Amino acid sequence: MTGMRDFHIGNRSRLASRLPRKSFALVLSGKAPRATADEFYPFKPDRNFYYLTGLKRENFFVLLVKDESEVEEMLFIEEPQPDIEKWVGRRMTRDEAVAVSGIPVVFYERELKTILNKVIHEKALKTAFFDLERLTFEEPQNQIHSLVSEFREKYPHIQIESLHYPLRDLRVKKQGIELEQIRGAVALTRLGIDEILRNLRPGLYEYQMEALFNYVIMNNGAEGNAFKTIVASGPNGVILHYVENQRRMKKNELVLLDLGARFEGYNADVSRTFPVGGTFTPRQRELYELVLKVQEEVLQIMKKGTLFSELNLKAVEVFTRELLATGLIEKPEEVSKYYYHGVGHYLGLDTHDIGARDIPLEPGMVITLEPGVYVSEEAIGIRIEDDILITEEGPVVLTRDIPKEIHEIEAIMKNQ
Ligand SMILES: [Mn+2]
Repeated sequence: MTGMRDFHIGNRSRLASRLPRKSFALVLSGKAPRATADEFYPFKPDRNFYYLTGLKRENFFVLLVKDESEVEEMLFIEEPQPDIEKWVGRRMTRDEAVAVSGIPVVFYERELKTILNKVIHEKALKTAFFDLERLTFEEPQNQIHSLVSEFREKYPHIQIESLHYPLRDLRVKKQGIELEQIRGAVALTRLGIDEILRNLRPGLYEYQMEALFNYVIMNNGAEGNAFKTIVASGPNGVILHYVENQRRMKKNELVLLDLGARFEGYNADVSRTFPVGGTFTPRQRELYELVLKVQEEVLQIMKKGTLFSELNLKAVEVFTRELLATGLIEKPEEVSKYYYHGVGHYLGLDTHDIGARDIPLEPGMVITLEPGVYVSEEAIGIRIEDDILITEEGPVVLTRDIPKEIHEIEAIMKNQ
């Protein structure tokens, strides 16, 4: 698709314009780690690599070299290996890699170090950019960390910088083609949730809801799940990332669903909380309306100029006010007993997409809005999550067609 190729070409040129003179940036597609014996974890391409190239193959590299202002782009791919290809399928050819990425210069991966050394010397490069993002201090070295350790030893005169910051600043603002894919992921997610609503009833197991969702999204062309589906009924609803989905659901309980489809690389992330038996009890209704109220009030400030961090502050403020009013808490500081996660995150190629959290909202950002209340002593967990696009005209709820109001949910479940 040329639209996609132009998108990736544009991403490289925007990234290159942020690099200083006499620098290079190297990005890896990654390698699947071994799970056990000769079995590997499924390969997931590094999202930055995909953003820059459109390629989803293992063990590829993209190199951008910036001299004064001119930029050279080089791609490194795996060599054809007929004996391996009988098992795992054909490797991508140079021509195919060029067609997808728009990068005209392609080498084999084994040539990377020689060529890198050559351009460093020929152009007297001063700065190297690698994606050095770490989730935690303790996280083990990954492929890029090891490569950078070796690089630092061999080229001590070259300054190393993290490519994570320029990339997150680019990726946080979605372009038109990305919004189309996110809307596609949302549409698939809606089909899956509709199917759950039509089938939900007491006596079924949580995993049956997961199976229905997965079947419907895959049957309609999803690439897969954005993340492992959460179907958390009754007491499980208070565990934020409950993924076992083994429990038999009972009447008068709520079931919390947190799920999403992935489409053309982009994710949806939606939570809905439904009454297993088709009607909310008065208590469930009270708490559900409370969460909806928090969602509505935070949505009001999801516009250009609001700081990302203000969204959380607003959610805590409204939860505190409302939980005090219902009598569930007596002092404001008790709010964290019932609401204990952030109210949203960026959404895109990654479900928890990269982007700075201390910046004002801008048109093009897609952010989840997911307040939740978790009352373990009553076995009630409620989370309602929508995907919001920030525009010049204000927030657009991309997931607005997925049933959320109590009367809608009860009406659909009554007719099943
Ligand atoms: Mn989420």
